[in-house]
Amino acid sequence: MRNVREFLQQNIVYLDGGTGTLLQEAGLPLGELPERWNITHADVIQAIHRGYFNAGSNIVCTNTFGANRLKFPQAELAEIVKAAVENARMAAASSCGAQEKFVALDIGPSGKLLKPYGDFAFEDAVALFAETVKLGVQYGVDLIYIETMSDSYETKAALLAAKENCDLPVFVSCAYGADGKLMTGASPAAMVAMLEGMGADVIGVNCSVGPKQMQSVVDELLENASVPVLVKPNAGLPITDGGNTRYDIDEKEFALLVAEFVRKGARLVGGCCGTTPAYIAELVVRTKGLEPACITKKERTCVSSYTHAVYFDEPVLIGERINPTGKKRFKQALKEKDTAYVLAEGISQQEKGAHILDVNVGSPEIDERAELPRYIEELQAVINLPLQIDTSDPVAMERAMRIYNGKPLVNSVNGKKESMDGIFPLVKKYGGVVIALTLDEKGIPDSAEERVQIAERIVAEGAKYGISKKDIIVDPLAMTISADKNAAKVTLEALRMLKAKGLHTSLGVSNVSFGLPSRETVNAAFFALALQEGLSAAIINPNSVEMRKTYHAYLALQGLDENCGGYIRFATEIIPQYAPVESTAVKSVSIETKDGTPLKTAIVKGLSSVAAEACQELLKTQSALEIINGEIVPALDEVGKAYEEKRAYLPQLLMSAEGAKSAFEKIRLHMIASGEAQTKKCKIVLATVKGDIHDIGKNIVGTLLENYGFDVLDLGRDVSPEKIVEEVLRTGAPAVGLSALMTTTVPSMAETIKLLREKAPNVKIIVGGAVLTEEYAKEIGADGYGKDALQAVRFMEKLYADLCKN
Ligand code: THG
Repeated sequence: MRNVREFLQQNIVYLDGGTGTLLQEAGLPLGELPERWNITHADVIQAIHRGYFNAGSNIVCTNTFGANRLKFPQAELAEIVKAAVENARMAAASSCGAQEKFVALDIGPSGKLLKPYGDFAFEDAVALFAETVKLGVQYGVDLIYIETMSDSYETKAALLAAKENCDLPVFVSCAYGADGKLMTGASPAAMVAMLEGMGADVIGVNCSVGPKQMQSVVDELLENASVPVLVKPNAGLPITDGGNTRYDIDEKEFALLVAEFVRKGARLVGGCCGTTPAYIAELVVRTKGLEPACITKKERTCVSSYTHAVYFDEPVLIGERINPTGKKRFKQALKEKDTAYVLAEGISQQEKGAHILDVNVGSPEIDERAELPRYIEELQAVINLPLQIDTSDPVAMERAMRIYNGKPLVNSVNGKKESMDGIFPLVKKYGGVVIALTLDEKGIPDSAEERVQIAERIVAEGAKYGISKKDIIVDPLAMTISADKNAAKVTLEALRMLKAKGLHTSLGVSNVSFGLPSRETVNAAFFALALQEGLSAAIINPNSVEMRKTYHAYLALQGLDENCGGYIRFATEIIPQYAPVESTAVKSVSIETKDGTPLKTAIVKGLSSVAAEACQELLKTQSALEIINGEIVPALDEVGKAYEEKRAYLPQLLMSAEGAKSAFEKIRLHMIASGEAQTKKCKIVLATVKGDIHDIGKNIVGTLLENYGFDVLDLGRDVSPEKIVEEVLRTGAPAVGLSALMTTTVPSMAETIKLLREKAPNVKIIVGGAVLTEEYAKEIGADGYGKDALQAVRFMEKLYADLCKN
């Protein structure tokens, strides 16, 4: 048998379908973990795998979606993975169908939300996935298939675990929602940037929706990926008939739609929920004879955050302000671990239009190896811009790159052997775009030619590590003209030469004016000259109006600004308020905005400690109720509205909830101290239904409801209908919220509602979960459907208002 990588190069590869669906049909009882069936019902599992192989699948995934240490003790986990691999191998050996057959170790999400939104630490997630990977490798799988991931951070943890524990090919497939984004906000392009950087062999999309709803995600993956793209849609959207869930697209329609993806360039195809072997067989028929599309290297340079990719096609602004050099107040903040100060510096640069933020916390008295990763974590929790990790310490660099949620910019490598030996392996392992400073053991050359030579040496050395030229941005070093009158000229000349060689460039533009008065005057002129020479990335102070004027005018002058729209917006909004003296240094980094008080702003921006302080301050002059109704709830509403309108994503919602929580905590303490009783709105009983152990959604709903003042009784996950009824009767709660993530557990939700209707006919029931639809919610008799956590809040607010009326 050929190896998977080779096979991938030349063929359209067929994957399997919805193994979970078949397990249900085979009678997997509610609440039983499907992975146990590898041992207890090996014949059933083998028959399912065999069905797919017979249908023409080249790759079948082991029945190990939830096989991890959160769900199984170590010894049982090992047994399960062993049996699962054996089952797939036996099926391969005893089936006809495709000639080339491979077994993939299936790895699904942990079911937990990672910090800072949830409570699962990134490194714990890496360790969790690593255990399963090692077992898969031990029992001889051909490749690792990470699938149905809905959080970029958890996806990174899983891929890192795979890469660190084997040399097998790793396929990574995510579940994008109907909005084309991951639950935590990532676009397909952002995922491609990160995953390709880390060396994923295949990148794809599976589950959540059917092929019709997947179009834009597939297009975006194909447009950006330089590796083969995988597509595994559901058999359409779920519908119910008589308590059973099925999907709304038949074999033929499915196969025709997926064949269209193959024509566009998808190279690995199969199905997810609802796709039986008949779907795969039909797919094979409908795609036979199609030429596998060429996989082209996309040479676009980009970095990413947890939400989006930033491309270097047009000049990119990198904010320089998170850097202690020359800033006493910043150094003091670092020393005092005044995180809020550093975050505020980040937020203000984002608001001023920075595309990327440089993060440098190196200062004597600072333990950079601990503090750099900590600040990266803090910043990426509240700011969605890609970060440029700036340190000369490779240990601090590695720690920061490891926990970074995306593809970072790395500042920097240089022509010294020690630097290249230290940095290139990190760029290779974690992915990233690296800035290459044109200096070496002999220092910074005086001439442009010599700087370009160093750049070429660095690019050649990078190539030895497999780092492509597009992932190296050359910085020919801006030096102050106050020390050398030709300094700027040489740098500009080097820019021109580098550009001619097809290299991207960056500069610390502000360096050029060190030691001069009115530095911004010089900086802005130099910036314009550098842009003219093709500068790709400018490290500047985004708070400087002069610099932004130059940037917007340049884009307009170069025909890069349609109808001068960007320039006009900037000029009319910013320049009238322009006060040149004040603009040089931001006097204060207060995050107060035009229309928001400090508390409201802190909650909106998800700054927890700032929110607590601001609330404490307000409590001196306002009542708790005034603060809640005038500040906290409006702030949550604002973020909630942004979320509904897709201007904000789940992480922002959750960080705001954290901010509100810390404010509530202050209010609670204040009320206890002053003897005021705390009145809650009405009670709601929450539970993830029997058979389902995914509680992310329910936890989010719980947190949000609590923040809105509801009295939440959370019964946890895998809760029986009887237990839910018992708690409703005991507490007299007027409302119940039920959650189910998997199609397999939706019937259990219907059962719970039936029992509630019998025993507690007056209770109002709201349901939610990934596979539910509004229609379905109605069918099973719920009073409300929460498309997301905020809708659950709206439902409860209305219920509470009704209760108050009566
Ligand atoms: N190339 C690359 N990275 C870099 C540089 C570069 N990083 C650091 C620097 N150069 C770019 N960043 C800055 C940050 C601050 C200033 C200049 C460049 C600066 N600071 C004022 C000072 O030192 O006086 C502080 C003024 C204040 O208090 O606000 O000028 O070239 N790859």
